[in-house]
Amino acid sequence: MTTSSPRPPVRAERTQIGIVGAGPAGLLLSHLLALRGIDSVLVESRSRAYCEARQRAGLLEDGTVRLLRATGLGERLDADGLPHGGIYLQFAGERHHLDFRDLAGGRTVTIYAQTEIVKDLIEARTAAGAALHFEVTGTEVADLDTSRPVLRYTDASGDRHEVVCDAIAGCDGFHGICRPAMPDGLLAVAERAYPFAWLGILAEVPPSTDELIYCRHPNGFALHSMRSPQVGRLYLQVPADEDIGEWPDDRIWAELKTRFEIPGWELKPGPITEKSVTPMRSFVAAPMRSGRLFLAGDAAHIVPPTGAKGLNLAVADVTVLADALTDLAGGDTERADAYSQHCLERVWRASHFSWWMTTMLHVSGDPMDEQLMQSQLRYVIGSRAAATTLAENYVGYPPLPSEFF
Ligand code: RFL
Ligand code: PHB
Repeated sequence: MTTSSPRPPVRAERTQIGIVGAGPAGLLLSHLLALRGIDSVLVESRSRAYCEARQRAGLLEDGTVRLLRATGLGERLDADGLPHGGIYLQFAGERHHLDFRDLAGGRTVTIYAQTEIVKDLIEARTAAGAALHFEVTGTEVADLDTSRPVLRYTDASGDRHEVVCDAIAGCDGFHGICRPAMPDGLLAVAERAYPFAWLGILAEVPPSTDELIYCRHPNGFALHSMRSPQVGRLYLQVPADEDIGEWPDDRIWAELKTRFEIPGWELKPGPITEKSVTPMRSFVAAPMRSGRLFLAGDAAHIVPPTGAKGLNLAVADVTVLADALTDLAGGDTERADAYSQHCLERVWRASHFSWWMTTMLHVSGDPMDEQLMQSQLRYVIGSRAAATTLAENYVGYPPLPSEFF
């Protein structure tokens, strides 16, 4: 005989916006809404420490930086962020500089780690007394086709909550529960898996370069990025199903050296503090809204990291969503109705740019591809029109419109 334990009581609550996920999208949305006087409840399945330590993006578009600054999140970003006015493109053993300040009307990008943005946001929200609940389980969203959708979760001490909302934002990343909660048959999905992955490392060594180096080498793509003047972030193209166990530290540095080194330039190795393999995919699910459920960030779309667009797209989505939800709170549905279409235009621009950068810089082993991509790279460094195309997409296209700045 089995005895079932009594079901815990459900605490009934009310908020304006329920938010699932404490990544950059969910945290920034709750911050932007609070600035507009709109309250939210945010639930996150991981711990605060886990969210603050998850190594991911590092490169912020010009509009992302301006938004963070304009909404009170600029202090550490301005102190520790590294503004970059261009990138290096390396191929056929030669390194070329692209000057974004010149090509993209003075706009630049900034190196500032996603871990730091997440810390800044959690700190700001906590200081403002926000309802942020970490380590929740059993997250559910329901009644999405009504004007009172419901967010349910069990908190870290085991109490079950039911929060009645005006709308729910699904900011729960690619593997979350919100996208699958949309009605069967609604979503059109476009997807591409690439036959390679990135092996990424963090290393306690001053970067060997002042700006990022994107390198096409016969052995595969390599990227030299950074996190600070003391910490390097570097990536290597590896096969899609690569076992990290095959890559002891010495092998990683030897391969990075092989791909990057050109006469007169040396790569400085140092202790590797973290390494991981990330598969690459493009994915777009549309529409990004069903009834009162709005998807934002990786919950709706994934881009391969070569264009550095994932985090910036998440920021752009929630900038649009904060405006739409503010209007909705006042009874005006126009921008909520336009939300998906509005976001998808930028999403597809970024998806194309990320696909273009990825195919141009990664090596497939096919001799036709090799020549086509080298020709494309020569065109980018030789033609001002082509270089401008890369630069204006890289710094963020279209420039982020926001009522905050
Ligand atoms: P996130 O960051 O995945 O956050 C989603 C959150 O939802 C939580 N969650 C749930 N919470 C409650 N209940 C549930 N049932 C839940 N299910 C999930 C998760 O625990 C998580 O905390 O999505 P968000 O906020 O949309 O942010 C997206 C970005 O994280 C992502 O696009 C970028 O990191 C992509 N990316 C880059 N983007 C850039 O703009 N510039 C870059 O330089 C850049 N480099 C990168 C990258 C991503 C990488 N990886 C590892 C995929 C480099 C790499 C290697
Ligand atoms: C990073 O610093 O992690 C980074 C920078 C540029 C990219 C991808 C990742 O294109």
